[in-house]
Amino acid sequence: METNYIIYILAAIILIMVILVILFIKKKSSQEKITKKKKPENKISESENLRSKLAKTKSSFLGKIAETIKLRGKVDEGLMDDLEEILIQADVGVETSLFIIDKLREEIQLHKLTNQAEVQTHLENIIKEMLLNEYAKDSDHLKITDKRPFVILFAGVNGVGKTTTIGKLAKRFKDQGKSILLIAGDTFRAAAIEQLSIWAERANVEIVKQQQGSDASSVVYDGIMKAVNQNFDVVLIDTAGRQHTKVNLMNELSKVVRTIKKIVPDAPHETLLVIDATTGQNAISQAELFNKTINLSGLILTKLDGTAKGGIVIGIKHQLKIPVKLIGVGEKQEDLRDFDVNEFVEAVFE
Ligand SMILES: Nc1nc2c(ncn2[C@@H]2O[C@H](COP(=O)(O)OP(=O)(O)O)[C@@H](O)[C@H]2O)c(=O)[nH]1
Ligand SMILES: [Mg+2]
Repeated sequence: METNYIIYILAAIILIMVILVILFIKKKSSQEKITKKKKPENKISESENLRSKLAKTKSSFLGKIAETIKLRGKVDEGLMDDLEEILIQADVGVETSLFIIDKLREEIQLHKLTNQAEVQTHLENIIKEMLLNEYAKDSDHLKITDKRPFVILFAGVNGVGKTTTIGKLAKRFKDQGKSILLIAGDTFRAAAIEQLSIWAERANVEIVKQQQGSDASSVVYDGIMKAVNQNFDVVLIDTAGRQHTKVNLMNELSKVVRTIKKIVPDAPHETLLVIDATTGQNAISQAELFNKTINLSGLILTKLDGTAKGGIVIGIKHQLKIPVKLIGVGEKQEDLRDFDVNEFVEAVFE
C-alpha cells in the first residue's frame, strides 16, 4: 500500500516536471521567433537605406543599359559599342569596361543569345560575379587587430572627405569601447585642425595637434609617442591634401610614414586612401599615384550618395587590386559603412 503511494507521488512529480520543461521550451522558442523576426527587419531597412543612397547610380546605370538594349532592338556589334560607352560613362573605367564587354561577347556566342532581355541579364550577372569574386577575401574589410596602438593613416587630395571620415570612424571605434587618439596631421590650414577638433569633441576622443604651419611629421611624432606611452588602442592620422606640387605632398607623406615607423616599426597597420566618388576616372590615377609612395592597404570611397557614378566601385578593384573597405554615403556620423559587396550588388542591381 505504502509503495503504491510513493509511486503515485513520484509519477505526479515527474508529470509536473515534464509540463514545466514543455512550458519552458515553448517560451524559449517563441522568444527566438521574435528575435529572428527582428533581425531581418533591421537588415532590410539598412539595405533599403543604402538602396536609396545609391538610387542615382542604379537608375543611371541600369536604366541606361535597359534603355539602350531596347532602343537598339537587336543584338549586334553596335549594341556592344553602346553598352561599353555606358559602362565607361558610369566610371567603371576603360580597362574594366572592355573586360566586361569582351566577356559578354563570349557569352552571346556561346549561348547564341539573340533575345535582348537575356543579354541584359547576362551583362548584369557578369558584373555581379566579377564583384563577388573580387571581394571574397577577409582582408577586404577594415578590422582592428590586437596590435597596440593600431595605427591608421589617411591620405587623399583636398576635399575628398578625409577629416569627415576620421570623425565618423572615431565615433564608431569609441562606441566599440576602444580608446582613440586623433592626430591632426593636416597642418596646412588652421580650419583643418579646428575641423578635426570638433569631430574629436563630438566623438569624445583625444586629439594631438600643433599650430598651423608646423611640420606634419612633428605632430605625428608627438601623437604616436603619446599613443604608445598611454596605451591607446587606435590612432587615426589626418593628413593634408593640398600642396603646391604633387612632389611636395608625396614627400611629406613618406616622411610621415618614416616617422611613424621610427616608433612603431610595423605601423601604419592600415594606409587608406580617401577618394571622392564624384571625381570619376581621376580617382583611379589618384590611387595609382598614392600607392606608389605609401603603399595603400585600402580605399574609402566617399560621396557615393551624391553621384550617378557608383560604377567606380566596379572598376577600381578590378584595375588596382586594392579593395574599397569603406564607403561614405552622406555627411552625418552614421553615413559611413563597411563596403559589403552583397549589399552593394543588391542596392544597384535588385
Ligand atoms: N554627401 C557627402 N558628403 C561628404 C561625404 N564625406 C565627406 N563629405 C563632405 O565633403 C566635404 C569635404 O570633407 P573633408 O572631410 O573636409 O575633406 P578633406 O579635405 O579630405 O579632409 C565636407 O563638406 C564633407 O561634409 C559623403 O560620404 N557624402
Ligand atoms: Mg581635412
